[in-house]
Amino acid sequence: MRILQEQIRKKLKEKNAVLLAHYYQRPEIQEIADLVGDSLELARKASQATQEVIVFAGVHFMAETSKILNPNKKVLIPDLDAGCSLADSCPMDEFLKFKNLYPEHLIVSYINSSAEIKALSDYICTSANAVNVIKSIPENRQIIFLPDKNLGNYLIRETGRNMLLWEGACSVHETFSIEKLMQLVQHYPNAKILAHPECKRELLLLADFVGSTSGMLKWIQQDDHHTFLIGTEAGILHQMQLKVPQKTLIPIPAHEDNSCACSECAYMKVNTLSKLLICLETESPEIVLDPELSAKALIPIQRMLSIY
Ligand code: CIZ
Ligand code: SF4
Repeated sequence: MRILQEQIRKKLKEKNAVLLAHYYQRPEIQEIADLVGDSLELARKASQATQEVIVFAGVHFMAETSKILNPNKKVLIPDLDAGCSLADSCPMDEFLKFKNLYPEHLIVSYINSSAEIKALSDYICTSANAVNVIKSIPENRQIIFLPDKNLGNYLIRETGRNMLLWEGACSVHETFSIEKLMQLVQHYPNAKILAHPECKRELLLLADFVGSTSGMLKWIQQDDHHTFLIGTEAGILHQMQLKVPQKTLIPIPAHEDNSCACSECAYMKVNTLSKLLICLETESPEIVLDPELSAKALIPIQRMLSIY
């Protein structure tokens, strides 16, 4: 593993490339990245990248966002199969039919959406800035929020705005088991519960902290409890444990009918060190976008970046 990591670092230098990795990536990828972050942090970094090549260890919509933000760079992703169940839950043709029913509504899309959906949106948001993005929209404007209904409902509760929601969801965040969580709580009665707003309401109601991955990372450092039960993709535990090595962090398990009954995103985990090295050597797969579509999708992303 170490040899592969060294080969990748060497290739990154040779190719004048920057490696961006999401918190949900395998630990061995996070260890060699130039930046590990959430969608918002990675989007900002991608927009400022000065290297010729951006290698994005994350899922497709994230690499696509980097290309939109920095179209003159070559953007590579280790495996094109790194999709997203949430982005897939909002197909373009069905969304267009829905949108046409409400022509006066503003469209706020979660960053977990395709470039085509982004191009039709007025604002993009991530879980780290969604509340601020919604609050920045004048009260007299009606809003459609997509694609995540759980995050959408959370935002309605937090902002008091009455939004129309698309019925999408993330297959990882929706399947945490309340029953297994309760067993953990019995075992660790002093543990604090953290949950991502993509989780179902029943879990959010039990949580001591609801927020984005970057928000969770801050929270566990500031809170003086010792044990935390984590309701998001388990890859985040790597960065958490580096920040609080003395604390106990336990991922909340998924219920049995989830394919692996674990809290891992299969899409995030298709990226491996070997694929990363091959991708750098062959400079493929590359993210290629129609320039007109890319320019349209950039507008709502820039609007988000200017708000927060
Ligand atoms: O579930 C995801 O894909 C998340 C939470 C991404 C991110 O960094 O906001
Ligand atoms: Fe998509 Fe869910 Fe995986 Fe995030 S965790 S990339 S929302 S499938």
